[in-house]
Amino acid sequence: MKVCFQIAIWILVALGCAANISYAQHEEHQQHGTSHQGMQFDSQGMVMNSNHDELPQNCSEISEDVAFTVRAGTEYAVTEAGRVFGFSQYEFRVKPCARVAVTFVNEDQVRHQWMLHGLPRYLYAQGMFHLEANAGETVSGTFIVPADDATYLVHCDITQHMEKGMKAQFIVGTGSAELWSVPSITEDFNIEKRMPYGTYMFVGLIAIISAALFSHMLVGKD
Ligand SMILES: [Cu+2]
Repeated sequence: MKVCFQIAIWILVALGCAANISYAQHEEHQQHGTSHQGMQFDSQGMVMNSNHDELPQNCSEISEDVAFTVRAGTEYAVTEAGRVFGFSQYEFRVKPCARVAVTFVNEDQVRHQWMLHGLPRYLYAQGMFHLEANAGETVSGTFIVPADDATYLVHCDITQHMEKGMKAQFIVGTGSAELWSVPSITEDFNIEKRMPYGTYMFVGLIAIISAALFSHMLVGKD
């Protein structure tokens, strides 16, 4: 009986450790809500929060004008398990306070999006700049990035399209982080890069020793 109780405590501790290791990356992936502010619809698709003139609060002027043409479709999927869709470009780099013009060309027979998250909400509703192109259509829009060094998530938010390959990172200045699982750019789940080597082994050892002491205290004595 005593042994059973000890085993149960050990299993609980192990489960607790496993739960701590799981990571949530999408702090920048905000709820999309229902606001229609700054949206333009037409037969090509949709442009949300295009901004050509209004400077972010920490910019005194536009540092550079950059133009990207991004193509989307199955044609651009990287050759690895699970990838079906793709973008022609998975990483974008601009200077702080750059004005960015994006032309989004959808070569597929289904709708796709080029959705960037994490912009200041006083300027971009829900912190997003969002292009959506219907099958075979092209849409374009412009936005101005703040002065901060930052890495923004870009993806297609249609169900399963990001998981199937439509994920990119948009880096302003030196960036603030590296996103995981950006096709052809970053590792699938690179949490070990965020901590010094051996961190998990150390934490695991401490947990095992604590569990042993705890269970001994509880049921180890006659
Ligand atoms: Cu898509």
